[in-house]
Amino acid sequence: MTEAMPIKKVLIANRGEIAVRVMRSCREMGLRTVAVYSDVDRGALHVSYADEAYRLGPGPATESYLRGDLILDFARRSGADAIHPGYGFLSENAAFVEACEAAGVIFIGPPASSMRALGSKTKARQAADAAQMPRVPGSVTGLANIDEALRVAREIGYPVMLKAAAGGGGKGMRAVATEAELPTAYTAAGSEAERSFGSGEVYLEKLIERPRHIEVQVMADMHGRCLYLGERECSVQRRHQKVIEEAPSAVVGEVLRRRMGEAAVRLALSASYVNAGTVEFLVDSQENFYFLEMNTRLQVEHPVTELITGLDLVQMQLRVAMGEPLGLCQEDVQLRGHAIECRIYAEDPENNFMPSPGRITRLERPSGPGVREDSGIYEGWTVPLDYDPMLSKLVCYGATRAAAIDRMLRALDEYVVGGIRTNIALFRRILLDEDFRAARLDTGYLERLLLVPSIEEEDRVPEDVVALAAALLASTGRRDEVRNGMGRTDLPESRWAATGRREGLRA
Ligand code: MV4
Repeated sequence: MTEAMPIKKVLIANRGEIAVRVMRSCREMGLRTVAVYSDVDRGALHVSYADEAYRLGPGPATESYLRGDLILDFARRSGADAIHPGYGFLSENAAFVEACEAAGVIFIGPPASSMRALGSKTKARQAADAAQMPRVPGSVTGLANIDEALRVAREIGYPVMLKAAAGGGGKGMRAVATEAELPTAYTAAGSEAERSFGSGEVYLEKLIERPRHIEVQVMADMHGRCLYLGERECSVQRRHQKVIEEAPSAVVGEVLRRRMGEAAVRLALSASYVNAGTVEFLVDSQENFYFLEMNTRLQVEHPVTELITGLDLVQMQLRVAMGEPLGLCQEDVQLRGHAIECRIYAEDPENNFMPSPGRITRLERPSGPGVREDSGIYEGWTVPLDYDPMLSKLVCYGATRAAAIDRMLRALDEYVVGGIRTNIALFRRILLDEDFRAARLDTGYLERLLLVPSIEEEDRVPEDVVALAAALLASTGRRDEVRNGMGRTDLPESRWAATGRREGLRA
């Protein structure tokens, strides 16, 4: 490398799989890496992967990964010239971006001003109008009182949706079917918003029925160029938590892709956006798309975009943050093949998705052609209960959607995580589901699938029956034959045998 690089050392203000993911690109680019960690993460993978590491404090995020002051202090002391925030934690905190700017440390993300312009949903809707971006009909400012709410709702027509301007993840959100329900819902949404976000500002949108959730990845440099990098289909989610993402979306053709992509780019440019961002849309059954919000960070599901574009988004983020112009133009962005991501969680789908942290006693990772596993775990690691229990992201690539699905089923069969419960079996169920395979998806898809008892649930023997059988067999000296193996992934059973059974299901 001959040219001077303004970034030589990067502090990664995050943990787990995303911290490791960011460090991998840093290492390929010859950049030094600095990790930070909480007490429960002392033995975490991101700590051993980094060139150096600093302790932040106790486990709770408010005492560790959210301590922007400590993190900036470690950046100065270690000589890091830049901070990568990953996702979550400080990644969308405009005040932290300003603190970085004041301290002369490069924040690898958008400027604070863009973050603020897009952070409030009402402000983002005004930005969408300025960028001539289609958005859901409704108000673009907070509602002053119930009379205004009633007037706007009558204008756009029921059903409507009340949303918190500061909201996210469905909090402060209320679907309202008729005028009679609006007053109660208005009060409830306002106080929930006030409690959750410290701002009671709510606004109204027309309710879009059975929408798909599709988002467009953008990347903007400091020289006024912004590219769209295709879309991701994110409709398979539960309680506003994404479960499976894929790229491209099976319902987005070339024309719709260009219209959504160009609209996303107009929005980013109008907000003077720089670095990686994601524009979220609802898409209805008639292929109308509506702007929802913009996420001003690198997202969990970025790998599916990387696999179909052949680009390294983290490397692009780092280059953009150094002031380099994007080295390609829109025509150079070619989508090829299909990618699917499964978010592997330490949780029990058979027990209301209860988090299942604990020690990983056995780990066999999937690999082979077209398989990528972005992971923050290793055999012997204890998954802490202080954070989101995502263990890894399993991402598979194939020439077609069907090939990517088959490859994912194969990779899931290879995946063995012992000692804790995981949601691996749930993915098998989704990937074998007829509607999923036909890409008949909307944001209600998974919740509908979960209403139907799984084969495992139907076969489950009640606990008291198991106890009775155990007692009986114990008295005859045949204890080994009792097994209530439901949802256990740590049983010494051959996965090849399991594959054979699944073949039967698939045929
Ligand atoms: C909507 C909607 C239908 N109509 N807005 C949920 C979280 C938030 N970020 C936006 N959300 C929705 N907004 C209108 N006008 C349906 C949802 C929605 C949803 C959106 C994306 C992904 C999953 C979802 C699950 C349920 C509801």
